[in-house]
Amino acid sequence: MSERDELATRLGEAMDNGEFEMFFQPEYNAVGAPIAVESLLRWRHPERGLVPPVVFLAILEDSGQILPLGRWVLGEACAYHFRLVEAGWPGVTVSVNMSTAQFEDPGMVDYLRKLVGEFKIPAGALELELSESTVMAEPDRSVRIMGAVRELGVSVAIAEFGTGYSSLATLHRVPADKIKIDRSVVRGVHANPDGAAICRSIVSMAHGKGLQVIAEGVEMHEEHAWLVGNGCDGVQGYLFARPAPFEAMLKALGPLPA
Ligand code: G
Ligand code: MN
Repeated sequence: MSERDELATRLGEAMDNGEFEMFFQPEYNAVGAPIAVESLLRWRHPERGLVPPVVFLAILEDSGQILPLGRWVLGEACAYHFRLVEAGWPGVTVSVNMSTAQFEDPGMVDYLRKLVGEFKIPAGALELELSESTVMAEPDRSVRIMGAVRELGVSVAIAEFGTGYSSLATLHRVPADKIKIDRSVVRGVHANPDGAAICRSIVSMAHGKGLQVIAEGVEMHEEHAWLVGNGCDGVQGYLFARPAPFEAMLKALGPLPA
């Protein structure tokens, strides 16, 4: 068997064995208060240890296993919303990364509706994170699905923004709540006129539409200062917190608000 076939077989068992778990990375507003935690899938392989999604996501997508796993992830996000409320952070949104296959799954919105009802998820407590390329793959369909998702009170963020070639005209009619600027644009933005111009135009376009702007992958104080100074509403990145298990992530949220 090839390495890939072997992984595909193991991934099937991994779900049944409960080897998947969620890590979390916070997003903070311009004054440093946490506003959201992005949930990130990790596979804890008994021998290999933690396996990052880049290694297994493509395999799961090819085999269709991404759909059941994606549903499990959505359920986990709902459960973790309650753990955040218990921990004293009811206003912190839990965001979930959604792959293209999952987003296009005709049963996805119904499944989400069921979860939102069962878990009584308040409006704005849950957020789907779609990549720019997922949204732009079939814009008409995306507009429809995103509208249905938002009707459930679930927010929508467009992530990895600024890398693909989105038509600005299409973006204009896509219903979303938040834009996350890709870390390739954010890297060195304070010292890079091209990146700075891209960031400024994303901020101006997003704010014109009433969307929040979050910068992903912030690693340097200089980047942070530039981003906040140029209108970004929030930041995320290793400078503030790395992805971590729930309990460790709670510490990175800081003291509870008074
Ligand atoms: O594509 P998406 O943004 O969902 O990817 C999230 C991944 O990005 C996480 O698994 C995390 O390891 C990585 N990441 C998060 N913050 C940073 C950062 O500041 N720098 C870099 N290089 N990677 C980051
Ligand atoms: Mn993401």
